[in-house]
Amino acid sequence: MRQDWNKDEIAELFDLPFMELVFRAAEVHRANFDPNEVQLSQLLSVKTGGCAENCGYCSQSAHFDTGLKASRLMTVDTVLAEARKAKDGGAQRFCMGAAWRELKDRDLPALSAMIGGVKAMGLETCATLGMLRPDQAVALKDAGLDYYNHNLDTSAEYYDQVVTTRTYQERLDTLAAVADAGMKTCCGGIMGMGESRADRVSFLHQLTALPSPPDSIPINNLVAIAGTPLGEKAGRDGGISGLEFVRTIAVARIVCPRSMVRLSAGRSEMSEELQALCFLAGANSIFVGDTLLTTPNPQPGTDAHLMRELGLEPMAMHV
Ligand code: SAM
Ligand code: DTB
Ligand code: SF4
Repeated sequence: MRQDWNKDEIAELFDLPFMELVFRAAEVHRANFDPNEVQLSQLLSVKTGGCAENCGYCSQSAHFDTGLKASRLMTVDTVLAEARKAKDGGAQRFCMGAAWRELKDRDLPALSAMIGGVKAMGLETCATLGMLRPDQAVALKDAGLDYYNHNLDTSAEYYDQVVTTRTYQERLDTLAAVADAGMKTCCGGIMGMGESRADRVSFLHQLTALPSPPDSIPINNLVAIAGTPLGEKAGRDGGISGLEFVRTIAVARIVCPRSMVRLSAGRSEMSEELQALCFLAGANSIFVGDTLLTTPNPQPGTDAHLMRELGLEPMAMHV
């Protein structure tokens, strides 16, 4: 597997005629996965809102007035009850998100109990809790955490337009701590924040240039949140086209052939046909359930229809 992609080569992939690009991505997808299988992941916001960071797209930042009500960390029992519902609803994977700048040691016991309990249900576990120190990453791994999600979100060049309260390097440091602890890394980004194609090239290049490519790559389409700088900007500029989003998925699939590529936020605004193109281009996971962290996601019946129409099957567990 290649890890030495340079930016020009990645830009050339983006520039391919659309049919050629999607065909190549589909070939890579088939060589590494069953193209008719999609992993179903469910999210739960275990601690919502009031976040100290100023990520310009986020409903949960305390820096912007988005009308979101902040809440405290959920109890372990509440989280486990939600995980049980997710499993009964058909999810194979459960991801717990907290609106924190970084994990605090005082919250580790509760998080460990949540992770252990979810894992014991036979679900793949993932968490996204902000920055981690190496010893915290080890503690989460020991608790049963399979994946840790920490997104680079965009290119190093565009990053300052997105967030200023933590550096790109700090994100890379957390990713290194996760990998060093022996957990799988989940690292992706958001498209349609006003970045250029060159930024999307640079962002995907950065993923390939990590010490090892992310095991999981969530590709989000910006959900425009009123009151956030990037949400307001996207409202004016219109974000990126569906076809450019598909191109981004296809290039991610080609440059990271064995990674899970997750068609993440933004599906509520996508047609079945656009989502089908994303799957053809190599996406092999979606978030299910009627809410992501704080924003709406397609209803279970809508996704069941999509899966049936496309003949897609839930992916067997593979951790
Ligand atoms: N607070 C933690 C952190 O950011 O490290 C974890 C939770 S955070 C909400 C997880 C990811 O969700 C972000 O990195 C971002 O990529 C994605 N996300 C958040 N708000 C979004 C939005 N409005 N549209 C698309 N993706 C979004
Ligand atoms: C990721 O990249 N996308 C998911 C998951 N990682 C945690 C979250 C999407 C959140 C969308 C906005 C919201 O619902 O608040
Ligand atoms: Fe906080 Fe995460 Fe939202 Fe950034 S993306 S403001 S770190 S919850």
